[in-house]
Amino acid sequence: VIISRRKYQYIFILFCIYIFKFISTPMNWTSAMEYCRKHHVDLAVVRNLPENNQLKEMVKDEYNWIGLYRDPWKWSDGKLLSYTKWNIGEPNQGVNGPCVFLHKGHWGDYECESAIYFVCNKECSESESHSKDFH
Ligand SMILES: [Ca+2]
Repeated sequence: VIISRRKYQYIFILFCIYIFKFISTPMNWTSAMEYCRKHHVDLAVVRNLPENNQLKEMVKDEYNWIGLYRDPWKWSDGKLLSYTKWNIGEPNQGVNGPCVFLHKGHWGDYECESAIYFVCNKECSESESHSKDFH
């Protein structure tokens, strides 16, 4: 039993590269990105449906910046899109709305100067990995 538990712990840490950190201080998109880069890793990158659902649970009904912007569309860490969850009618702002928020699990583009909450990617610490699975 101990061996399999240790094995599981090892596997979890291997896959837990980043977790999400909700920041309830409204900022514009660029300031939010700078905040995330200074204190954590970067604005949140959403790579698949489970991660999108995790974000949806974390932020409740708030509007939150994520790391996506249009240049063309890519993540603030330079990654290209492999997954999207646009709301119906989005993206729709043309040149005025190149930054992306998540609201109730769906994405929309919006003016980057708007100050709203945001979500960072944060590195998993060992204690967080443990508390998530063993407590
Ligand atoms: Ca929009």
